[in-house]
Amino acid sequence: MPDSHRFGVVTLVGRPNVGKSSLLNTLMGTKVSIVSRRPQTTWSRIDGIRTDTHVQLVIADTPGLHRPRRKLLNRIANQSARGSAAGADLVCQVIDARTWNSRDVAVAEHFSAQGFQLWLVLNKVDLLNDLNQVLPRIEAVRTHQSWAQIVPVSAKTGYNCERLFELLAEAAPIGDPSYPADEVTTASSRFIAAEFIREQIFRQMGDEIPYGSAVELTHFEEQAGESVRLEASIWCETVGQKAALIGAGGVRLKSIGIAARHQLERVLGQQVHLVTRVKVRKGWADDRKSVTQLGYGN
Ligand SMILES: Nc1nc2c(ncn2[C@@H]2O[C@H](COP(=O)(O)OP(=O)(O)O)[C@@H](O)[C@H]2O)c(=O)[nH]1
Ligand SMILES: [Mg+2]
Repeated sequence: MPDSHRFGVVTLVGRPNVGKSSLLNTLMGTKVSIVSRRPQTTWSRIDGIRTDTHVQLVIADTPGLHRPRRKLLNRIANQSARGSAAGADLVCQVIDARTWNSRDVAVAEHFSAQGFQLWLVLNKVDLLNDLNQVLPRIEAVRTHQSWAQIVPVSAKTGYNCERLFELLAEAAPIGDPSYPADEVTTASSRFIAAEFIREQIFRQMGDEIPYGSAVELTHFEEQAGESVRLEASIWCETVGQKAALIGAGGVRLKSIGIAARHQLERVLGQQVHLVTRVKVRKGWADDRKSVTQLGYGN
């Protein structure tokens, strides 16, 4: 390794829906974290690893703080969000460039009180009327904290994301890489597979279903000839939810399976055979054993 090689751990924090998971995927150049227009899609920390010639960065995506009144699962997500920066060299707080509200304040205060070097990333600048509005937006949030760095980006269009990566790379401590160069995430393929199915439930189902359902990967088998066979159970809380997830003639479940399979094939670089079934597991989100079995919490 050259003397000047850098290795750093960066944590993305911020309230739900500001685009943390999208930003991680854009910085990685590949999808590792799931995204939907609904808040509280991300339930646990997921790390992306990007290796360039002189730098390796581990970038952690975290759940935004979930609303506290909800279930054990939400409390676990909150623990994960609050404690997520442990071991980070720096913390990037992601906000929607158009707003700064009390929930952003709470995030900034939580992480600055822990003594982290805090960067501010103004995401979604594509939603400003034009880029001339970026500077006034930066001026408006500059004094809210002593930010070590303020960077405007769009995770959606990719605007300035490479610049953000360069700045993060320059700020990373000198150090050898910790992971093989071809590793893109610390998460297991099993976990990613379950998450990709869950993403489709978040995207394709009406309001009640996503938060009541979870995905358990029951079988994961690499087969000779470069394909993977997966079996997954989608858990839900009621018989009514089960019927909705399956859909008339099974169309909904089929559509969820097809979309998830396409995403997975891209990430795993292999053909995927996916079998899904739906099970009613009432109260799973409040049951520690179930939540742990799904891979959330410890
Ligand atoms: N227009 C626009 N939408 C974005 C951008 N980044 C994320 N989004 C959208 O914002 C929503 C929430 O994104 P997500 O990454 O799941 O946010 P998270 O909850 O902070 O992880 C999704 O619908 C994304 O497609 C962006 O830069 N521009
Ligand atoms: Mg997310």
